[in-house]
Amino acid sequence: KDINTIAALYKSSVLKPAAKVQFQPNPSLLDRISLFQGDITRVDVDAIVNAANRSLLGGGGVDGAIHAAAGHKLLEECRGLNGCLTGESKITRGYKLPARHIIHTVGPVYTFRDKEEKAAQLTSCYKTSLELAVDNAIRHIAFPSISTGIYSYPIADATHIALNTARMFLDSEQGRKFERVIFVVWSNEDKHVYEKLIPEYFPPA
Ligand code: AR6
Repeated sequence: KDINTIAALYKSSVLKPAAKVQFQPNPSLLDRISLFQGDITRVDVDAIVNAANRSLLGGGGVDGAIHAAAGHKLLEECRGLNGCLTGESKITRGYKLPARHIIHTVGPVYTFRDKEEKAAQLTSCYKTSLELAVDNAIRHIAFPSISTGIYSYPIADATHIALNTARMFLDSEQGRKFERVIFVVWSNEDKHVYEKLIPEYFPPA
């Protein structure tokens, strides 16, 4: 799926975030999402997600931290992947990380122009990461706040997309086997945004 396909899917509303859906309380889902503030490279889960760039050859931000912590063998494996399109995801081993796998996803660089396309691409990052996780028998996954650092996506908009996509996935047939989605935030400000929005998508009973 290239960017145009993702944009087309968005227009046909396959990927469109269901903005004003009122999600029903589902107590069992509350045990399957969590918020953690800290360094994602220290999180011991089946897979952590990397906010990568299209080269998949490392960079700054969380990408730099993951490559530094995983060691040079990660870069060797990434060299064989031939990059990744925006909105897509690819998997590697975790090497020196506590996490067994790393799912590298490429978020959009935010611009006010093409807002809808950016939203579709960010939705696709979460969706393809979760699908790839299921394909690899991964049962828990930790996400950083994709695109909201160097790529400048506004944190509240990005968090709506992250939570909406996770809720839809956990409600779906393939998501049923999934144990836990962990959202990892770095700053206090981002933590407050997640704390405010989580009850909209995962309402308490
Ligand atoms: N653990 C958890 N979250 C972190 C960590 C960490 N160790 N370090 C940073 N964050 P960013 P992007 C947060 O910029 O916007 C790279 O150069 C950070 O505070 O890492 O998708 C890539 O190679 C922010 O909330 O990713 C790309 O070129 C979030 O992670 C580009 O940056 C994402 O910020 C991708 O930019």
